[in-house]
Amino acid sequence: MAEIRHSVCALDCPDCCSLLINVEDGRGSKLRGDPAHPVTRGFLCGKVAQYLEREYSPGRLLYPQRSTGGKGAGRFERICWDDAIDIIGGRLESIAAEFGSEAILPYSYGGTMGFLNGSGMDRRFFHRLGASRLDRTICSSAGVAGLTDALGIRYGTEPEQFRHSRLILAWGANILGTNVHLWPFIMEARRAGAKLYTIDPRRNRTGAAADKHFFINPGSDTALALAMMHVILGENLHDADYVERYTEGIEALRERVRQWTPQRAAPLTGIAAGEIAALAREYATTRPSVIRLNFGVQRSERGAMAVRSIALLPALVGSWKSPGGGLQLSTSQAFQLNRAALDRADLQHVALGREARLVNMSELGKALTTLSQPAVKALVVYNSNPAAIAPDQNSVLRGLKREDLFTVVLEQFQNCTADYADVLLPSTTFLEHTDLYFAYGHHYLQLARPALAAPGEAKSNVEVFRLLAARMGFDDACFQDSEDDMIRALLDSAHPFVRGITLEELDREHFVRLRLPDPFLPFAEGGFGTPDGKCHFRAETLDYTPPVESRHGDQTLRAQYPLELISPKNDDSMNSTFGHRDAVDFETSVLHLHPEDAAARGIRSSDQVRVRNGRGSCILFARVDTSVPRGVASAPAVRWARRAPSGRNINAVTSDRLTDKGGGPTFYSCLVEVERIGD
Ligand SMILES: Nc1nc2c(c(=O)[nH]1)N[C@H]1C(S)=C(S)[C@@H](COP(=O)(O)OP(=O)(O)OC[C@H]3O[C@@H](n4cnc5c(=O)[nH]c(N)nc54)[C@H](O)[C@@H]3O)O[C@H]1N2
Ligand SMILES: Nc1nc2c(c(=O)[nH]1)N[C@H]1C(S)=C(S)[C@@H](COP(=O)(O)OP(=O)(O)OC[C@H]3O[C@@H](n4cnc5c(=O)[nH]c(N)nc54)[C@H](O)[C@@H]3O)O[C@H]1N2
Ligand code: SF4
Ligand SMILES: [Mo]
Repeated sequence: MAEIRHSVCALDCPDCCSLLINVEDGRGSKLRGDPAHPVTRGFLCGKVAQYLEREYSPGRLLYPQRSTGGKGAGRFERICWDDAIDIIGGRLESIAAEFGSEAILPYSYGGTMGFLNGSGMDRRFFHRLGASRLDRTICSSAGVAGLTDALGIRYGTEPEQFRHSRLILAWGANILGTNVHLWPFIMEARRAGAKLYTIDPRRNRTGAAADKHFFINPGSDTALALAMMHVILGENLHDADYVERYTEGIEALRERVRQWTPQRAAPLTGIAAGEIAALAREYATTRPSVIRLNFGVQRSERGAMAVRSIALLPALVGSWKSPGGGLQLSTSQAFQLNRAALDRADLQHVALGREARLVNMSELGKALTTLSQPAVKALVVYNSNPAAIAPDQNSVLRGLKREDLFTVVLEQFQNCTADYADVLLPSTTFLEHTDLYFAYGHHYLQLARPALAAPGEAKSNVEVFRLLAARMGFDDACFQDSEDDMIRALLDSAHPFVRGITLEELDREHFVRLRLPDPFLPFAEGGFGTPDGKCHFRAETLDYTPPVESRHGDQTLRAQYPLELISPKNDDSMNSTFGHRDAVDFETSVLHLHPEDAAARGIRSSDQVRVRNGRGSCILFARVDTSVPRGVASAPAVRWARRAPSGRNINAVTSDRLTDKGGGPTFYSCLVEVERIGD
């Protein structure tokens, strides 16, 4: 008889699903979505429905190993945990003594969204060590900056309310691909007559299922938002009462957008003036209308401005007032837990007497090859695969190849980064350890206990950093904390959204809705994160300039590299996490090209092509179709570089130029040329 256990999907996905797993004789036999969870609603995405393949894959790392030579060669020998911890501790000690502790750099991102294994014992360890701090910008920091500029506080419309919407704009949001649990709510709204429009440089799975798709030039969203404001204000379609009560600066905004006619925005965005005007009218007059903005728009050079300008639209039309209105980029800030007690940033002062230096993860290549005083001498990687996912891959790999760099990797699989490890440690999966989860696409806090035993000698990040702390002789009490102690510390928050939620309640219920009113309408009556609670348009700082790497940007560069490349998420994988799967490797080895761009280069579907620019090149298979307009190429991201020709994936061409605010990467502002290889 199968026993049914609860878990939580830890992948970097807004849905943060509640899972049920059948366990027979200690072995997981089936995974499904928990039907009781109001957003998971009993189903999983395709990639995680098959997660047990990954869990029991022969590729799982089972033992600690050390390199037997050759940076990047991926050759290792088995060692025991005591030796592994001793080697790492010894090297970190000697590097700190010789170069200062800031010569040590942690590198982690979204492998798990769990608090404890994602930002718990690891943070305490590196703070106490006095290591450099990592600025975790690789995904969303430009959007966070833009949304904060617009709203002051990053609350968003909850998914359950989308069923009440009459018009849904999926703006740089591939809902069916990356956020599939929002879809049933959208379908419910559509059955009641709502329309779904998509705004994206490519017609993705969601665009194909929408009532209307707008092809927009990459990085031009601010121009569209400003022109929509022009029409809304010019035709007095704004919600005058809401604007009067809860916003600030409408007159200056009116003045600012006067020049932003749809005619001006049309060539910049690639959307006809009449279409822009019609969209603006429909958006302003259909009530309620909601925007699902995702992080696609902010991976461009002025991504923060793009998010900010879009996020001002709901205040203009007053759509925050009713259920099914507003905007969702992320719901994460509602999880007002006691993060300071978890990550113990205060420990830096014990180590250094000050804050440690901050190193931007989106510039890893630069950090490893040019940083000085001190140079990075040790890199500890966990929950991330920078050799595959970081921009400007050639400089990242040059850095990882340095013989004088000591690299530790905590991983479940021998992926692209693991190949460069000096010491490679086997990690547990989310099915094997305890963790607490927030979500960025709903409002349920969730607890997962181990559902399966760890294979071989795999350990959780929490356990590894606890062992390392002991080896370094850190005797602060927090390094003795159990997982439950850490969760209790997080829950110790006086904020009304989380007050009174206990570990016992989480153990009993598995998922607990934040203590929010139902429906949660964060800005129905102001409540913006500003001193006066109003939404400030601050029109004088609203403006649009095209990205340098775009059709309207640097024309010298464009003459050499005429195609705008985007590398959005692959529908059936998760960044590089499923790169060991052949089907995923295949799906992420293609480049979508418009038939006219392909014909001009003598390229046909299935031809091998080289994508190149001044930073590097990679080899893909052409897929000639009309999912992209002329001038745009799209490569689903990201494949394991170690499986690709020349060991390079699409990040060999992406840039480490940073966004206007937030220090984020500009993956989707990237000019390239494409050529057919061979005959
Ligand atoms: N299946 C799957 N799901 C995932 C992931 C995955 O890899 N695969 N990754 C997870 C992660 S880490 C994240 S951050 C989220 C991201 O989720 P999303 O933000 O939905 O995903 P992206 O593919 O980054 O971007 C969304 C869309 O933006 C479009 N886009 C690109 N440039 C522009 C632009 O300039 N303007 C506009 N309007 N649109 C643009 C892309 O073509 C894409 O269709 O998804 C998570 N979920
Ligand atoms: N070209 C291009 N590049 C991109 C993007 C893009 O759209 N285009 N998207 C960017 C974005 S939005 C993001 S968020 C980043 C994502 O980049 P990453 O956060 O690096 O995501 P993954 O590639 O999925 O790698 C996560 C790794 O963590 C490991 N892992 C999972 N759980 C654990 C654990 O408990 N312990 C340990 N030690 N390891 C664990 C997994 O095995 C996996 O190898 O990529 C960025 N790179
Ligand atoms: S990846 Fe997202 S949709 Fe898939 S199971 Fe995990 S949380 Fe749910
Ligand atoms: Mo991300």
